[in-house]
Amino acid sequence: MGSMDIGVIGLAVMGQNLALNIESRGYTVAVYNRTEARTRAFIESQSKSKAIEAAYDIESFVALLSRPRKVLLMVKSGAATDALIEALLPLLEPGDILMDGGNAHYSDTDRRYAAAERLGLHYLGIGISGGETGALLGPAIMVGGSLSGYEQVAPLLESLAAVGPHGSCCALLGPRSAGHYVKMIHNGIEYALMQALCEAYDLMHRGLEMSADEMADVFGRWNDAELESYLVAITEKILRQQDPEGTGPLVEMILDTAAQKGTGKWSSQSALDLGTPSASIAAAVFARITSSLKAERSAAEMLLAGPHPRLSMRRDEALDALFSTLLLAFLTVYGQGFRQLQDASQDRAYALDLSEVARVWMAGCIIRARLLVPMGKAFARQPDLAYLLLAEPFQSLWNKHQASFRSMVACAHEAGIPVPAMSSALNFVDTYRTARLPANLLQAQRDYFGAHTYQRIDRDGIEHTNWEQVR
Ligand code: NBP
Repeated sequence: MGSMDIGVIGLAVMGQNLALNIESRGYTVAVYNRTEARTRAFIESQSKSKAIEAAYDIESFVALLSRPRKVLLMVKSGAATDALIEALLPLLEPGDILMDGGNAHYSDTDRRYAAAERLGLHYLGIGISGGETGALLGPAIMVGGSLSGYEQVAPLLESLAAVGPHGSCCALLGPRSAGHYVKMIHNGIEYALMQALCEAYDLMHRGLEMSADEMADVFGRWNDAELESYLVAITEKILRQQDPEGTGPLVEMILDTAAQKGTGKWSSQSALDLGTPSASIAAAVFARITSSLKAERSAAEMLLAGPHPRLSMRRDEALDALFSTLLLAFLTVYGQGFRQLQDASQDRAYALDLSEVARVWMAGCIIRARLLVPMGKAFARQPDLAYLLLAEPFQSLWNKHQASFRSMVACAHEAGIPVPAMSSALNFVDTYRTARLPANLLQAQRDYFGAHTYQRIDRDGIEHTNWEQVR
C-alpha cells in the first residue's frame, strides 16, 4: 500500500505550484501528468529533498497513495477531466476522495459528482483562484461537495489556502457544484472589474492625455483608499513597466484584443437562464468580444464619426469623479455577482452563506479587495439581502458618489470614449432604483401585436385590449 498523503494530476502551471504548496505544508505528494516529459522536467527542477514522488502511468500513481486516497485533478476543464476520471474510477475504492480543482462547468461537476457518489467515492468540485503565485503561496479555495468528504481533506486544503482577515480562505460553500458555481461568479466579477479598470485607464490616457507614470501614481493613490485591491495594485505595476526593447511603457506595445471563454461567458449564460440582472458582467464579456474585432474596428474608425476623445473636465476634477465612478462600478459589479449567487442558491439548492463567500474572497484570489470586509459584514447581518447597495455602508457610498459617477459617464459619452462596464453599472442602478419603469408601454406593445395581455395598476386581473379599435 502507498504512503503518499495526496496525489496531484496535471503538472501545468497550476498543478506544479499547488503540488509545491502542499509539500511546503508538510504533506507528501505524488504527481502524474499525461505527458511524461512534463513530469520529468518538473521533478528534475526540484531539490531531491522534497517529499514529492512522480509516477509515469496512472496505475503506479494510484498505487503511491495512502488510503483513503486523495486525488486532486488540475487539468484543462472539459474532455480532459472526463478522460482522467474515466481512467481513475476503476482504480479507486469506496471512501476515496476525488477532487477537481479545474474550472469545470457546474453542470459537469453535478454529473461527475453523481457518478462518483454512486460508486461510494467522495467527489469535491473545487474552484481555485490566485493564478500561478496564488497556487504556490496561498490561493482562495471554494469547495462544493459533501461534508463527510470535505472533513477528510479540510486540514490539508485549509493549510494551503491564503489567510485573510477572517482566517483561511478555504471553505465548503455548499453541496455538489456549489464551489465551481461560486468560482464561476468570482471570474464573472473579475471580468467586469478588469473592464472597468481598463475604462478608467482609457479615460485618463486618451481623455486626459496622462502619461503611464502619472496614471500609475493615480492607481497607487486609489490603492491606498477604499479601492485597495489586487487588480488596482497590479494595474499600477503594469503601467510602470517599461518595454525592455526601449520603446517606452510596455502596455502601449500590447495588442488591444482580448479573448473570452469559459467561466466569464458561463456566468452570463447562467444569469440569463436564472433571469438575474448581471448586466455589467455581461457588458464586460461583450466588451472583450468587440475588442477581438480589431480589423473591423480599424476600418470603422475611418468611416464613423465621433468627437475628439478629450474629457471636458479639469484634470483634478476628472480624477475625483473617476475615483467615485470606479468605486461605484466596483460595488455594482460585486452586488450583481452576489445577487446571482443568491438566485442560483435558491434555484440550485446550494444554501450559500454569502458572508462566507465574501470571507473566502478576502485573500488569495484575483478579486480580493478591502471592500469585501464590509460586504461580508452586510451579508452576515442580513443573509437574504437582495442587493448589496441597499445595505450600509454601500447605500451611503452610493448617495455620496452618484452625482460624480453620472458626470464622468456623461463626460465619457460626450468625448466618444467607450465605457461599457461603467455605463451599464450606472444604468443598472438607475433602473433598479426607479419605482415606475416604462415597461407599462412594453406590456401594451406585447398585447397589441400578440394579445399577450397585461395587468392594470388599479385592479387585479388580466386585461386585453383590441388596440386597433381604440381611438
Ligand atoms: P491547463 O488548463 O493549460 O491544462 C493543462 C494540463 O491539462 C496539462 O497537465 C495537460 O497535460 C492536461 N491535459 C490536457 Br490539456 N488534456 C488531457 C487529457 N486528455 N488527459 C490528461 N491530461 C490532460 O493548465 P493550468 O493553467 O495549470 O490549469 C489547470 C486547471 O486549473 C484548469 O482547469 C484551469 O481552468 C484551472 N485554473 C487555472 C488558473 C490559471 O491561472 N492558469 C487559475 C485557476 C484555475 P499534458 O501536459 O499532457 O498536455
